[in-house]
Amino acid sequence: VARKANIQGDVWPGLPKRFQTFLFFKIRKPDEFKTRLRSFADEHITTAQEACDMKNQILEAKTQAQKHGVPAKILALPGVNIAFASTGLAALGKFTFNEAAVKKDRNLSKIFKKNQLRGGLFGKGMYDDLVGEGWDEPKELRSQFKPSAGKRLIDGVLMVTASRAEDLRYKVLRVKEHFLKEPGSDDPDTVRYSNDPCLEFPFTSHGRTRPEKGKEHFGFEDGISQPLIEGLDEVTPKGKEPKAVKSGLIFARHDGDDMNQPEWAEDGSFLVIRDLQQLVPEFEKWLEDNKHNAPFAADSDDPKEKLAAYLMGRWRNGTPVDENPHHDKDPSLFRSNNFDFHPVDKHERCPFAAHIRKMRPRGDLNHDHAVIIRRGISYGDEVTPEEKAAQKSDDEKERGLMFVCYQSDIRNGFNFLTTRWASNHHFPDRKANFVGEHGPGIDAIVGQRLNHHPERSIGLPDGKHPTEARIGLDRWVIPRGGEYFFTPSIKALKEYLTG
Ligand code: N7H
Repeated sequence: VARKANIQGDVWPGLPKRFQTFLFFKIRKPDEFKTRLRSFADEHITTAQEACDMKNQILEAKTQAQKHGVPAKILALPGVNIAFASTGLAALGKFTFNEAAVKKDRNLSKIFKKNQLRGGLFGKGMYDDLVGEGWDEPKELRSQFKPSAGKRLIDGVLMVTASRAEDLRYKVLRVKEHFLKEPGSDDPDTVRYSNDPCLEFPFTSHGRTRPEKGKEHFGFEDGISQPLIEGLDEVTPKGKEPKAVKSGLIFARHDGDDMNQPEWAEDGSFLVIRDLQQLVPEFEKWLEDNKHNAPFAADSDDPKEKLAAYLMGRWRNGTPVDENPHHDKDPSLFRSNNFDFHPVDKHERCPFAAHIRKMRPRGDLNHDHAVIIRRGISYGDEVTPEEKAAQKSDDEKERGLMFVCYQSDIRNGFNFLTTRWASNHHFPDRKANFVGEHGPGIDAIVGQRLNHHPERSIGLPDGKHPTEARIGLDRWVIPRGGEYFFTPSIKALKEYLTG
């Protein structure tokens, strides 16, 4: 099968999305579900090829509109993808929980059954992994992401995306009907739902892009930097942009994936979904309160914005701090990726622990070994004038990021980035001489703390190399839980998994 016709489109090149519904499901009747899934794959799943075609049409519409000086009418078709948690694969008879394998994790080909998907963290699920290790706080997690009586509640997720809310609603209905309707009730106008369906949807989440287009809730431009994938992305990186990575960092059984996955997993990818609540008024208040405490920020034309830029590694409009630590007024830099943090023994421009430097260290490492593709979407309400005035989030108003990412190995992707880099004061390492005993500091956006860890803080440049300034941080991103999934290829959906 041609790769692009076999890969699900959200993994690569990404489904165009202004709106997204996450239909978390539980399998009730595996055999019937398999039958329905087989036809679903053909009728509904959006492949990489289809997503590429949609993206090209959007580009073409934009070009034409620009040429004729009219606003572009861009309407991407809805997209649909599906992924399974290990409990879902188990319900289909394709996964066996194996304590020994889970404890030791990965590559235990002798312990894993033939055809069993490798990856201990996938087997465990996010709750056992991150609560088990002390990172996530059970009382902060949403109930659907917590096991009930020892049982995980989510077997898989159907993700539906669209440009318009009404298209999304229509598509979500069709997707649900496919699995819930009575046999033979095929006309959408008179559809009858089964009393004993093969699937149930215990929980649904909704994402939508913000009115301020391209910006996430803290006000930063998002969706700028993604790894280029060898053999798929045709763009040639310019200047100091990161080189393309082996497709095996994202896809199972591609060159660069050493997980030794079974044949059926080829062209699939592990998916992480994580609900990250954002405390926006609190973030703004902290910036306001601390803008005069950080060297360089204090002297800048806009101390608050400079401090925000230091935490992220990009100004809110996307300008990389490494390319311009002084201001964000040069439009040619707004979405630039042309930087590599050199000279890497200093952090005079971009703090070592800035979010984007922690998450993609570029020149700080001499190879890319932990790389993810991000496909998240914001959720929740805009900040109200009352919340702004009170500088505090209302308990009833929640907002955040449905963080979504893909990788060929969760331990080496999402988990590694979160626990070994974001939450580790000493990464990037070998910078100790320059930033004192506390190391570069924690990732202000997604760094988490175990009980024995130092308080949250970040090292900032202060112009008196090799000393540093240090500033204590609050916590503005609350992990509310999530799950680990596998997004299979189209072929696996039609053959192995439904066989
Ligand atoms: Fe981050 N943000 O919107 O403020 N992230 N992130 N992230 N992040 C990035 O380059 C953000 C989170 C990565 O290649 C940007 O597209 C927020 C997790 C990676 O240069 C912005 C949250 C993980 C990159 C944000 C959040 C990552 C990246 C810059 C949580 C991984 C690319 C825009 C609420 C475990 C780095 C861009 C590169 C960039 C934000 C979470 C990873 C603005 C708000 C959990 C790999």
